[in-house]
Amino acid sequence: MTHCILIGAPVDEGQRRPGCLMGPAAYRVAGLASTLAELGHTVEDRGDLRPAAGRGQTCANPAVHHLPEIVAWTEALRAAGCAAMEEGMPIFLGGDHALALGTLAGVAAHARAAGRPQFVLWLDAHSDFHTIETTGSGNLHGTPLAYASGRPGFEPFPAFPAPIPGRNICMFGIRSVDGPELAALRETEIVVNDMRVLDERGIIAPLREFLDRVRAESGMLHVSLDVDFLDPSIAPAVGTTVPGGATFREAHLVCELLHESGLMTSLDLVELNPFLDERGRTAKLMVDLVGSLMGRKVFDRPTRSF
Ligand code: Z70
Ligand code: MN
Ligand code: MN
Ligand code: MN
Repeated sequence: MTHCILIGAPVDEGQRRPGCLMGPAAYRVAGLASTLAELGHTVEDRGDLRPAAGRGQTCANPAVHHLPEIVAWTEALRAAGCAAMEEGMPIFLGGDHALALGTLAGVAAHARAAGRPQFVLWLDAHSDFHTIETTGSGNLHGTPLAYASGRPGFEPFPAFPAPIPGRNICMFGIRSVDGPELAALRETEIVVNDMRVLDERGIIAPLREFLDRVRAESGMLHVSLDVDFLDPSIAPAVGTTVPGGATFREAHLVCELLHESGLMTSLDLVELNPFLDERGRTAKLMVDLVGSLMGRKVFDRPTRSF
């Protein structure tokens, strides 16, 4: 039984397609709290976070937009995330992926205080490894993993607490990487399980390799689930659809294996844009996946040592 702490983060400024701000409401309407409660967990919904007003920060890249607003979100989410880690498992309801600048900072600050290493599983079509200087779109939802890795070029943001080593970060489902991201990724030890890897090896072996290391090092594990990890045919409610995503069965398998590992300590649900959904199907699918992540199964089997 887990104490689940729902934290709404209606961030909409990290990209240019309005609608992600409706994400937290859509998860609530789709029954997230009752899904968790039916699995035996306690649920505390802390409502939606409201950041302070932006303070006018600027940067040299003219493409970047809404920098002060995203810095304010980062500060608010870092504080809320770090505090929630003391009391249970935070589930951050996005909001676009820029919210992970703050959630990663919050969980990393908590892990540092707890004396445990932080690990990150990034379930996404994109690597989100731009700095403020390299992003061509100027959309800050493409930057959180660069910030969490301690890359230079985030001066307007608070310094990242205990930058996360590349070998502690695993990307899963990647199929869209920009040139500057690729060049920077090659200099890191980040494990990039792109779709080529998953087609060849399947889900289980690459996930086990990563989870075995989390367990061996008694790590904290933050899971960041971007709707575009999923194939657009099953998850249309996202601004940046990329063909060739995870299937319904692959996505549930990832979630079931994560549950069996018992290692996940915090979770982001990001990039849901309910304005683009079809009768709530993407919101419902995301809630179903959280059900698998938190222990729903068709049939009981002895827990494997996975
Ligand atoms: C691209 C950029 C991105 C998510 C799109 C896309 C980034 N690399 N991230 N959707 N979740 O604009 O920087
Ligand atoms: Mn993303
Ligand atoms: Mn994003
Ligand atoms: Mn993405």
